Amino acid sequence: MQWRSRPVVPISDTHGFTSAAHFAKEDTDLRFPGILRQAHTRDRDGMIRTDWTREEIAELFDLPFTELLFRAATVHREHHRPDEVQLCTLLSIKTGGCPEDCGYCSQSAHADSGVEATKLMDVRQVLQSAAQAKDAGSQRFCMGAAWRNPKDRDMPKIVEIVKGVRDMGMETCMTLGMLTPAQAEQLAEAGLDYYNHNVDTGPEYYDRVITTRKYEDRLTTLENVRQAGINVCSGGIVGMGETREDRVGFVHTLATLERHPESVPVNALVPVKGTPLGDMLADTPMAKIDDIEFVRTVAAARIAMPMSMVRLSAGRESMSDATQALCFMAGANSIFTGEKLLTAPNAGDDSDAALFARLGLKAMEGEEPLRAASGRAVGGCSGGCATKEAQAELT
Ligand code: SAM
Ligand code: DTB
Ligand code: SF4
Repeated sequence: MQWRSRPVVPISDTHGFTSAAHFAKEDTDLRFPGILRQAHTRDRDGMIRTDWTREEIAELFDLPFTELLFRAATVHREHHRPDEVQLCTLLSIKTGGCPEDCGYCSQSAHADSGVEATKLMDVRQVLQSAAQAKDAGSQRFCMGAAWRNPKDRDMPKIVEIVKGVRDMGMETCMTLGMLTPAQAEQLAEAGLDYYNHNVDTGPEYYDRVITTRKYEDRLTTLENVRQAGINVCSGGIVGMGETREDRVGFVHTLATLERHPESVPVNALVPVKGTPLGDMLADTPMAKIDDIEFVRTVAAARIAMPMSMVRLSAGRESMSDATQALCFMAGANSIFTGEKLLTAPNAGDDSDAALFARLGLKAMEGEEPLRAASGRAVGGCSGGCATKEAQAELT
């Protein structure tokens, strides 16, 4: 076949990187009819779309892998520096003994994982850990508690922790379970930057994983967090025995929220012995998620939520460098660093430093696109939220 030989002149995008989005569109359409159409990530007014249909998300998943990766990488560099990855550190501030029955979780009281229940940590201890994370180059400090929901009597200590970590100049993220509107308000007043609350999977698969709460309960808390003006972090887990259709549903739920979450963690199930899902995986190794399918999920999330930070979260420890590289190529731009997640081992600082050197990646220092638009920088305005106008200004 004869290639058309018109020269394609790349234009630099705002970050100074060559963006394939600027290549002559008709060239690519003519060469690969039906395949190389641009990903339609904006609506008629040029705003980031939140009206994705499930069919459209399914079509993304169904694309030839290299095509999906190309589109995701193109969308990625329109909004983010492709050579920068955000570093976050996790700390479990209250471990184990959780009344919920999440089938993946080592901290559920229903599991037989050997994780011991602890009380909420002292404020001073938490601040010491945050200081260490900051010294290690971490930008954000994420704190998790094995609660169904925080009790009102816990809130003063939580507020003190948020204020303390924020005063150290780090971004704060908490994940404490379900929140009432009043609790979300308290956290917002304390200056909490992010609240993590995962939808975990698609709506149809949810009750196969968790029976002690409903999908709608998760969405209600996300709404309470949004209303309070806190940035939303919400994602899920891939590799729990769900189908492709469930993964489509998972991405669809997040991509059709009235505003996309500012952060979208994509976890690969860490199989823990003594949990229903960990044991299932031990019995049926075939159920383990295929690496390429994991990367497809990352890519679909990146395309459907172009401005969000997509975090390659749990499960990196057992992923090859090549799979992680594909995830970064597909638009993942945030990771958890350090030796430990909440209870499970993590890749560790040394291996991450080696990975970054190998891939030519560097730690992100600037602001995230959606967050910059919201004006909720550390020490900045605490009442703003990303308006359509602010989003438009950025893009
Ligand atoms: N209890 C709170 C809640 O569930 O919202 C916060 C802590 S919970 C451990 C935070 C998230 O970690 C879960 O929503 C889940 O997505 C993820 N997670 C927990 N165990 C995991 C595992 N074994 N593998 C991958 N992700 C896991
Ligand atoms: C998220 O999506 N992943 C993190 C964070 N949010 C809180 C938690 C991963 C937990 C992995 C299993 C463990 O450490 O017990
Ligand atoms: Fe509890 Fe959260 Fe674990 Fe579920 S994921 S059992 S709510 S700690």
